[in-house]
Amino acid sequence: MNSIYQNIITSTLKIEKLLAVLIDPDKMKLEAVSSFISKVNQSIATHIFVGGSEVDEGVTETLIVEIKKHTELPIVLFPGDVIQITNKADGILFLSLISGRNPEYLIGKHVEAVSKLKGTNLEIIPTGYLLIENGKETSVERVSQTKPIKRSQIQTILNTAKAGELLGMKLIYIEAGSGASHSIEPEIISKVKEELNIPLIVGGGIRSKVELESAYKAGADLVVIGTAFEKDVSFFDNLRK
Ligand code: 1GP
Repeated sequence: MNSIYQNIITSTLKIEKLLAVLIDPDKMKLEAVSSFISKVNQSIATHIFVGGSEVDEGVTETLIVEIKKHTELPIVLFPGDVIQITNKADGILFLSLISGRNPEYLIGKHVEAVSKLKGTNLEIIPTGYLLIENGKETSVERVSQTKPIKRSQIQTILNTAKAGELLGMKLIYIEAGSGASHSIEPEIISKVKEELNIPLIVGGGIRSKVELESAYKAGADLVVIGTAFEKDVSFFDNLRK
């Protein structure tokens, strides 16, 4: 069976761009899942990511069970906390917030997660996660109590992403933050991509097809979009297969 990661690698080599729809369990109502996922299925989306900054225990699992009734797309946890881990998903981005210096998000939460992960069949994908400043405080910043890297500090961004790769992380995710007022600049995306030999995920503040295509053109292998779909499901109509 092909793994989620292997499929990402294969797509990256073939320069087939990937799109993850991010669903925040705190914001998605169970009764809305069926129609939302039918839009996802008709779109170019290749993955569903599930996670949020603040989600109550059990909510993520119930939501994923519902999503699975309606799609064959891989469901990957993008957890804001250990309590969001559930065996009902297919995989998990095992995130290290390497832009920050809070030990809890570099190793603490990971140690806490091990006993939960041991009982699951989740595909665990070690991911270096970099928060880049976008002009306003994001929930990742508030919850993790870390500062993002400034957009102007390009060398620090590049060195941090490369350090993640050298530490053995399998993906690098550069994040402007959910609902960011502006997405990561194409110049940053292209420089990070040049630096890396592993796939690059880009997310935060992407609200139009033009921005999506610009992120792909700059070198994003997989783009994550949440808020634009949450606010207006008709956005999917621009992204039909
Ligand atoms: C957030 O990168 C994701 O973690 C998606 O951001 O909600 O702004 O699309 P948006």
